[in-house]
Amino acid sequence: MNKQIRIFIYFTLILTNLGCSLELPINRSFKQCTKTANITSVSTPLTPLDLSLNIIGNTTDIDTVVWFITKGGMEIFRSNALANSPFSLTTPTLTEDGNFTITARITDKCSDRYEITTTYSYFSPTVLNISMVQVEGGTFQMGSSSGEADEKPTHPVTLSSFSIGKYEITQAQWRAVMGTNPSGFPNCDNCPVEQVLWDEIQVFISKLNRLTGKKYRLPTEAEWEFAAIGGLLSKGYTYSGSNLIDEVAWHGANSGKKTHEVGQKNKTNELGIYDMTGNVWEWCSDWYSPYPKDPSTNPTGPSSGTVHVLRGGGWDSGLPNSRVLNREGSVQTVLRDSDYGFRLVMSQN
Ligand SMILES: [Ca+2]
Ligand SMILES: [Ca+2]
Repeated sequence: MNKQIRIFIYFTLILTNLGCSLELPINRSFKQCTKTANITSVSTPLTPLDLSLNIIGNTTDIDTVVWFITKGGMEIFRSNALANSPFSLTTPTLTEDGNFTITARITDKCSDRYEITTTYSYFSPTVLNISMVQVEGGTFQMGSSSGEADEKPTHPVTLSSFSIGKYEITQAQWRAVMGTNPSGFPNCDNCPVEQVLWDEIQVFISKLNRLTGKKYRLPTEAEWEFAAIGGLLSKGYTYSGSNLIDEVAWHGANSGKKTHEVGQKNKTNELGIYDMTGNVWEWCSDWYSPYPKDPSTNPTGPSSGTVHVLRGGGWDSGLPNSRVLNREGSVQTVLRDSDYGFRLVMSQN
């Protein structure tokens, strides 16, 4: 036993005998601060105003927060230091399109400083002014008598008038609605969005319709085929708008194995529509199934199935798959393919 301990015990015994107690300072507590990990959005950001709904998830130990918004590394907004929970980002005025980084610079009650960030895309509603082409309704022979088995038999279909997108839906349009870009060939605002699943397109459409007050939807397979062959103006071309595929389409032999900006071919089809052959395959609303032989009006396909219809061929397709009457079906829950995209239609009523 060393000298200090002996002295400590000696004085403790004296103090105890005098009715005093002595405690070592072992019960002092230290403040523990837990770092907050993420920024949460209460709703999906759709407009600049929704930035005000960005909050820090766990606000337990926060003392102050300063919010920053940057674009391309340049600071465009900074809040005052906020000292009250929930430390929401106050509404900044954003008037330009683009991809933004939102940063919360946090000081916690232990005086530690750290930052958490999230990203945000905003595109003004003008990007959602989707160019549409009117397709006058009528009766046509759907399918082919000489193509693959699933293109037979030809059968009469009567369609009401509708409008259809002049272009495939672009990455900028998808991002303006969804805040994300799933494309395999990204960083090209005017290229078609791809790697989109059929179910995700339904979410896109419902949000788009809420934003625009319109009633967009995917085309039925019959509407897609009627528009692609040129509607009542059809000249019966092998590809949408020409028998010479290079005039109208990005396909496996001329695409450079990638998507291209929509509407870049000099020639449209008979109705003025771009890229119905090639660039990206286009999802239709129907379940894929054999054609009926009986005449029908505004057919929507069977009520259930396992795969949805894709039409038109894409940037990687050979000539047989690029034919305007060719059909494919794909398991949308499995495949996330960089040559699957879509365009929209609207009923005319
Ligand atoms: Ca296409
Ligand atoms: Ca086929």
